[in-house]
Amino acid sequence: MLLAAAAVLQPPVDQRPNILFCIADDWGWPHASIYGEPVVETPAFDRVAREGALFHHAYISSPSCTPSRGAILTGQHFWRLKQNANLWSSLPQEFPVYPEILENAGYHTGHWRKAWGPGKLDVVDRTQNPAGKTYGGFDQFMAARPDGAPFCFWLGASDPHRGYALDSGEKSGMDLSEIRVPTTFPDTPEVRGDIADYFFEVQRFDRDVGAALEKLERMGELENTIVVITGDHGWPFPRGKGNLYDSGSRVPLAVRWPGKIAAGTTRTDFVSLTDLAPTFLLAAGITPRASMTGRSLLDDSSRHIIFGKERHTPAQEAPDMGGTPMRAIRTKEYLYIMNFRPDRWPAGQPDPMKGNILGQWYSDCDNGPTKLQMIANKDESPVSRRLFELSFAKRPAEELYLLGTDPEQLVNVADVPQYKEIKMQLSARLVAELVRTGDERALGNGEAAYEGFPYFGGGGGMKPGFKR
Ligand SMILES: [Ca+2]
Repeated sequence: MLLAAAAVLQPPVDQRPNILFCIADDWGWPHASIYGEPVVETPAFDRVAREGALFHHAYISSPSCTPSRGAILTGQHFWRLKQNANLWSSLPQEFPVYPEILENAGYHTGHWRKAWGPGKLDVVDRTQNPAGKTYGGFDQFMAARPDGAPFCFWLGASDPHRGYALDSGEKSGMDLSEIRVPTTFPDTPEVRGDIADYFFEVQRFDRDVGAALEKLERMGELENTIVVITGDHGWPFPRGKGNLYDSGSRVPLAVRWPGKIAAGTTRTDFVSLTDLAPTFLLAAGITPRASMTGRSLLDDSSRHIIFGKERHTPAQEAPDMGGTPMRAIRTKEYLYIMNFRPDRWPAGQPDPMKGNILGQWYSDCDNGPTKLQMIANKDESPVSRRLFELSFAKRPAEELYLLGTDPEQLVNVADVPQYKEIKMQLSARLVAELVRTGDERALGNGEAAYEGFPYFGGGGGMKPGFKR
């Protein structure tokens, strides 16, 4: 009894780790120098990876801002989150988010710049962003921290989301001749310049992360802080963002966690960004909610990953204006994609006059020089036509790619008899996992469950993020 009383009178110093979560907007794998990407320089990301773990197979839940961020915050796949399965939606209160759970457990929580979103929270009676109270920066957040409290900070950014300042990459000194152009794009000066402008913003995000790391180091807090750096999905280029190919769904991930992750760790197993919420809760001594489909990041046993997409923009013809629902399973050897609506256009319908509220062609793909050039030149040659179709044409109900010989996922072998058996195995595995985790699309209720919700992104011919 005496010991218990003493413990109450003199609580131990709070040893729970701080959490610094840094998330870029539209930053895809492998666009960091430590992955071997030439031209772009990411010293902060590289440092965290060197002093902790570099992940080679990290995947989002959905390659679209709002559902990806909702999945990170709740630790659940987006198909469990009702309207939050869509871009420009809302996140109902029934879904607990890790920053609120940590705040209730005594953590000082907050965010800077882009957090959950885009969308509307007042329609679900949320008064604060699910990532925590809004601050003007990491300095302001730390100045408001109560003495002795561990913190949980969301360092957001709108980099490298479009639009870009034209030629900002080249003007900053990048050598365009060193840029690696994916084989899905024409290799032209405009495309190289577009990639350099994207890298320019990646580097700006990395500098913001570097400043936060230096501050923690100066304060003597870096060693008691879990630092995570990643992106919400792939880059805003054709066949990137909004797609289930690696170019849309695979993201950079580095984690620095002294005492738990050894410096120089290389992780080649599959992890989902839904794993972050349960990992953070466990680090704080809190049991993850049963609703969370993610698992601890310290578990390195996963040999596959699943992810998917509902509505990004309402880019189809009126009146349905729905999305292009898809689900995928990715292993080291295969990528298998199920397209539930092969009748719809995966990058948006081609004719802006057919009534979609954005009034643009192919509006499910962000506008920019690469997209514009690929569309303008689509009939110039068989090669330009092929590239155009890989990004903008309709897709069959099933896609299967052999990653050993086709890492860019260009040749669909779903109809090749030789691969029928493996395709059926992957399909069965995917559907079983989707059904187990309550995916209404896999259960046959997708339209009713996800498509009836409003799109809060407006119209008037402007797509969110299009500034050029
Ligand atoms: Ca994004």
